[in-house]
Amino acid sequence: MVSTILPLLKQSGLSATLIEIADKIASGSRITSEEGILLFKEGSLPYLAVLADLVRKRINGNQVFFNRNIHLEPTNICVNHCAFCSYRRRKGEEGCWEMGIGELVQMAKSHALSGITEIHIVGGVHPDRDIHFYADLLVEIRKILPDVQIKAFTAVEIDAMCKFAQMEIKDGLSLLKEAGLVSLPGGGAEIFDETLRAKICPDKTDSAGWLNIHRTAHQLGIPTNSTMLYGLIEDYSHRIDHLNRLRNLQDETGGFNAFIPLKFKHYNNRFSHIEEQTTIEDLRNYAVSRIFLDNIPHLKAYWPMIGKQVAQLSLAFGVDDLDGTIDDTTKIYSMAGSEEKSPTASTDQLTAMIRGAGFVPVERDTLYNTIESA
Ligand code: V47
Ligand code: SF4
Repeated sequence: MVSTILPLLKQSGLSATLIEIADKIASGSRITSEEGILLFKEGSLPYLAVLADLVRKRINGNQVFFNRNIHLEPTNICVNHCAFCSYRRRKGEEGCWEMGIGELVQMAKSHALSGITEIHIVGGVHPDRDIHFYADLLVEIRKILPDVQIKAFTAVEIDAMCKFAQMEIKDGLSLLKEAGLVSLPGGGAEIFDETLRAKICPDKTDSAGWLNIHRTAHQLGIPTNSTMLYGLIEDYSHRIDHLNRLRNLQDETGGFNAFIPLKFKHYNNRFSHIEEQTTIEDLRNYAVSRIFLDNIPHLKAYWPMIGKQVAQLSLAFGVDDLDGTIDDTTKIYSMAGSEEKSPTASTDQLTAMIRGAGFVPVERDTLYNTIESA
């Protein structure tokens, strides 16, 4: 591969530094933060696509993963005030909701016949709900759907639910694991740079706290996902700093399954004046993430956020996971202005998207075990 690509790059008028970085990536070496920033600043779309594809093929071959899942969003009432959030409401405010355990279990049950293998649960930080409420929720769901895997609660929710119950993170996570939690979603990471974090989500779990909750989960045998909210007020060095902190933790624990870049959507929030990133920037971001995070196995394009067409295109930029069928069960991104107003994808649609981009669809469970090659 190195021998076929490098001569072509050399003829293409690329700078010597970009050729050197390409050489490094092609030979399987890790790039530095400075090189990552340079890729963001100077790497053209086709250059990044070729290199990201090289890394994705090394890790995942031609496979693209998807699953059959639904989301449960127990409440959008939240004690935090993230400036980018279009979803949060105060208690009693128009548009707020809070569902009880019975209602959530009924919702889960109503999707049982469609063969879901995963329930993803994320919501606001409700002031009156501690870890015992959420542990009971998991127990009740598992009573009726014992084979479905539950990926639930961002580190921010875990932090708050443990504090409300005056419980250590380690004990709280152990309790949730006992109740049926198999994995944590990646939300709440936003951007780790402390100065920016103070501007966009001042009262959220801080960066060290987020990383520590994921470290603790990994130590307890609970794998997790990771995310980065991009397209807000950060520059490329903040993005690389964020990726670097994830890469370092992954070197330490190996517990991250996937990285999911989350594109800032600007409808109806306090950052509405900021223009959204272009599709080209989205694709460049996927590619640099794939190249830089050489130790996180999966890169996910979350189609309810970017739309199915861009998600399909992202498969040429290092992405190997399209999330799942969703079945119109999430509001976070439709409330922030995603064009996917009622996000639903059949498995036929997902497999057609994957095949159409030249890859092999693989249905997976939450832990990336293969269910069947579709
Ligand atoms: O933490 C909120 C983000 C996250 C906006 O692990 C926004 O498989 C962009 O955790 N524009 C929650 N992003 C979502 C989440 C998630 C989603 C998909 C897959 C997985 C996974 C996890 O949503 C929040 C925040 O970063 N968010 N508002 C917005 N306006
Ligand atoms: Fe609350 Fe999450 Fe919205 Fe922040 S992003 S205000 S934590 S619901």
